[in-house]
Amino acid sequence: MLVLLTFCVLVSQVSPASQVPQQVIQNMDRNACSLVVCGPAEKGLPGRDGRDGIQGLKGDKGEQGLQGPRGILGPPGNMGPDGPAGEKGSQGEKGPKGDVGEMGPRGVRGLQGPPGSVGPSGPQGNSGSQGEKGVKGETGLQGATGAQGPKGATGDPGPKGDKGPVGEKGAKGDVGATGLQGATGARGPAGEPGFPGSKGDKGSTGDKGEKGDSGLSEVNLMKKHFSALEVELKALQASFSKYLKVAAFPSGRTVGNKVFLTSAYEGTFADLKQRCLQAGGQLAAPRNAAENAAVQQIVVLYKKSVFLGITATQTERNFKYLNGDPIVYSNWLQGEPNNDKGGENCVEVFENGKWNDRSCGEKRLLLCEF
Ligand code: NPJ
Ligand code: CA
Repeated sequence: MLVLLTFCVLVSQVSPASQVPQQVIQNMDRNACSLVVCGPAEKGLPGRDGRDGIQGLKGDKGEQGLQGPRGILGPPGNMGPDGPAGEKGSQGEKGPKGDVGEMGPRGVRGLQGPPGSVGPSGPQGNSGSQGEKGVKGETGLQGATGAQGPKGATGDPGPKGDKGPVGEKGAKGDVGATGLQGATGARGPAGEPGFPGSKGDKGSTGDKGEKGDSGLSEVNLMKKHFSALEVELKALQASFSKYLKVAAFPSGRTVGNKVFLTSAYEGTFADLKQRCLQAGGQLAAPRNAAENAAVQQIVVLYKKSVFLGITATQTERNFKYLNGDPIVYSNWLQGEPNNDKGGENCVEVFENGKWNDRSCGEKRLLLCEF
């Protein structure tokens, strides 16, 4: 295509486009070879044969013919010199990570580090085995005189008694002939047993016995058991006081070991008293300022007065606990108890914590203590 373009430029320089028929230019575009055949036929025709006449005048010089066909491709020229070096390319993307190399040789052993800190002390060891038996003790002091012993058993038969005394002289016999002396008679039977003899003297003191165990190991064992029990007791106390708080939440209050608890029920004194007993408690009866403050908190929380487990009678105006004991603490509102209009035998607690004697037939908030 570059070759064809060069050719067209050449043609337009040699003969302006206006002198070349449009058809020819079109043919040139299609096939350059057709120009060679058609080109010289248009002008400059040859003269007639000389033999018929004189030679005519030389014709006018014909116009320049069209360019001949393109020659064959010549041999390639010599290689040109090297061009200048191109610009440096941009940096390529980072390549993938290489494989792990082989492990290097083991390093030289380091110096020994400083000794570590002392560890925590170990648990207490087991109880040791019983020690060896002690040495024999010294002889003890002489014991006190013992009580008189019981009567002894009947003794064995005693030895044969001595020969009895010679009998009384008999009546004078006839004078006999003097006989020979007789043989000694057989031994007589044993005599009756004699009475028991008196108690013998106390024997001498015996050797001192061997020394007994000190009993110390048992004491130590008991001590151990006691301290273990103390630990257990402390944990139990902590968990119990926590339980008391839980039991009183949110409708109650704990003061020491006492728990005040309401069920948000309202009733007359007799009704409330019965319900507390049924629950295993009794009507609230604060015995000091701290307990009264706890009762007051419940009254404020529920915005309702409570009846206490404290009463009087119309004839006896000394207020008492329900077990009959006289009260040890009170917090009467000024001017109370006044037995207003008569028949005020019960005690109510207002939101300000103050007490007022009131008719037991009124309905008040239930507050029991456990
Ligand atoms: C009056 C009498 C009492 C009597 C009662 C019987 O009480 O003072 O002696 O037992 O009537 O109906 C106010 C008045 C009292 C009144 C009570 C009745 O007292 O001042 O005169 O109400 O409920 C709080 C609320 C009321 C209150 C005192 C304190 N508080 O919320 O703290
Ligand atoms: Ca009153």
